[in-house]
Amino acid sequence: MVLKLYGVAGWGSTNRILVILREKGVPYELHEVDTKNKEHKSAAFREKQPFGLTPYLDDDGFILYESRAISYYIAAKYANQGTQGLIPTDLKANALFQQALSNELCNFDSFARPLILGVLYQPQGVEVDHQAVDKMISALDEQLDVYDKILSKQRYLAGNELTLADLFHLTSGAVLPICGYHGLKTKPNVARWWNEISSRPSWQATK
Ligand SMILES: N[C@@H](CCC(=O)N[C@@H](CS)C(=O)NCC(=O)O)C(=O)O
Repeated sequence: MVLKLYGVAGWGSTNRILVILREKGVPYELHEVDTKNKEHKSAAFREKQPFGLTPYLDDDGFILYESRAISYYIAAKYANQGTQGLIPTDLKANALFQQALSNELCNFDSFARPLILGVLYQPQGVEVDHQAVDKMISALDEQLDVYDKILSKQRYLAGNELTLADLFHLTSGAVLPICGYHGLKTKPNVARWWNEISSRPSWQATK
């Protein structure tokens, strides 16, 4: 049974999974959720994704939501095909991978996301709060200074091998320039890392 992904092509959380499907060369069907008509807020949708957000995965009746968990499931299920090593198995390498996953979620995305929401997803008629945006940019920039130090010592976030943790940055990272943040291109080690991961064919085909 081919994997069925219920999401919206072009939206960050769906794109995060599409990158991993492409890295692993896994066939899938993308079922576009009719968000314009609030399908994702319906009771039937919430049976699958109780928070009423896209996406979710249906693997022959096995339902999973949260894009990072779905990506992990796909990379683990298809460990032997496509890009290798996205989930390190050695005890210490895996611990460093878990650390990098937490970095992405707690030290990157929880700073990037409010900025993206504040600039790109303002409700109609609500002005962008430029002072708040400047503060968010400067808070994110401090986080990426730390990334620059980490990446001065190793090629990727979990060590010298590419993992899911690196690829999880792509969706939010790609829209930061539109929000007025350019640190992914200006900090030398971050830029080297960002240029490498964002030029991967999986992302070029997804973005
Ligand atoms: N943490 C969730 C976030 C899901 C999420 O925020 N989805 C957004 C699209 S990227 C959505 O469905 N937004 C519609 C809404 O808020 O009504 C995940 O990674 O899957």
